[in-house]
Amino acid sequence: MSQDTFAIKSDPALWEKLDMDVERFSNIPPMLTGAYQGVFLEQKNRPRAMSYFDGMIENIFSGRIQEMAGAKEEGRPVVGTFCVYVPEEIVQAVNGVCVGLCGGSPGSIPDAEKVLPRNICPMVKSAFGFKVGRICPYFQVVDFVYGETTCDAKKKTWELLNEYVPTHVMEIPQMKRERDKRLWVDEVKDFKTEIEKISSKKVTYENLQDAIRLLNDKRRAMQRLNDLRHHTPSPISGKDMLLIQQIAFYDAPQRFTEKVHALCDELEERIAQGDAVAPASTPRIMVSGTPMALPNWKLHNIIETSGAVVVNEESCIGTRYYKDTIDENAQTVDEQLERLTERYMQIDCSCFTPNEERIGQVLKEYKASGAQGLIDYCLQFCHTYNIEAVKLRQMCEKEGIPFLAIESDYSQEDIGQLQTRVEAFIEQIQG
Ligand code: BJ8
Repeated sequence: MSQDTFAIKSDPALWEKLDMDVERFSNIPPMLTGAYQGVFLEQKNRPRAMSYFDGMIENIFSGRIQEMAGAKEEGRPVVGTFCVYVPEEIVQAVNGVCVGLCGGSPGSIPDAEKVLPRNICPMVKSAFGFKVGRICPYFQVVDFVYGETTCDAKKKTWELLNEYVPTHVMEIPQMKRERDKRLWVDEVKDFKTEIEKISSKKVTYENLQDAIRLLNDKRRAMQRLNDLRHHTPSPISGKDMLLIQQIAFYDAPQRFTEKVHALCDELEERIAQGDAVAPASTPRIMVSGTPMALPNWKLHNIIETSGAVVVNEESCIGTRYYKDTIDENAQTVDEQLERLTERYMQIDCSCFTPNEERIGQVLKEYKASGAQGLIDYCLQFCHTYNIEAVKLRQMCEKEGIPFLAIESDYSQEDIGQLQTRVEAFIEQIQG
């Protein structure tokens, strides 16, 4: 897609219907258009199949919202979530729509800070501010949201969010012992009951099996794509990969899967022809840590405009979302829920203690990606990821892996300082 023709579309009539602050929101599409052009469309030699994902961004505030509003009119539930622990297969089983609502923009933070304390995670503030300011069509289109008890910032914010939109909360255990797993199975069962009640539809063996297959297929497509991007030289940029992983949280699963496979087919051709986005000598960096919600492209943009390429994201907007699939061989609904729970318990969020498996997983992904250095990204005030970075550093020291820990928020203020640190890190890798 060319820089001149790309434009994020507006739909004020639809926004009005969704009770948005239309006047204020009207400034967002042109602003985001400019940012997107600068970050994505200036890249050289992007895969042709990226045009679909560019189109998803053009339609982010119009076409995709119309689809969700259409689903609602058909009586299908539209559910907002904030965490990859909320099992979307169950929403899908009743033909509902699941959308990730984590906030990645600084624009809504002043709205949040009218209510919330300032010194909490920017992702929580950004999401909350979108609802308070009525400046996110996704927040406006959902019937209800499902929060969870992962970190303190989130679980306390849900109590306040409930004053603006019906907010259900799922208890996530903090450990992974047998008794914690039993609690989690019960929570998943309660979630199913709640979704059935809200949608007036039953979760059956058949519709749950279809949903599990559909989302397993989506996760397998993402695994295929991530394996291909690990090739040296990289056939796709880290920024484009991050974008696709962000779009995974609001696109329709089947269509998304097809488009990811189409991109993979093209990447296979590029690899065969030696066609890459950067020479093989380009320093390769893996990023781990907290999720980067749309439109948080800050760190990837800094890394890739400093002459390196990002080759893996160990993150919930990254491999943590798709590295595991659900066993499809269950014979009853109860067994399906058990298998589903087992899959979800493999997510290694730092909210769990102990969480040794994450350290091993980061090392595994590091080796598979052909990275030459690890940057751990932590959103400000995220204590669990921040503290877990100590263990990552220890592991990197032991393995001889260059390591850099970064703590940041959504402001532009630290960009110069981050740029300097990232450039020094790249020099270190180059020796
Ligand atoms: S499974 S990473 S999506 S909780 S960055 S809001 S933890 S203070 S996002 Fe997450 Fe689920 Fe874990 Fe993944 Fe709190 Fe930390 Fe902010 Fe966070």
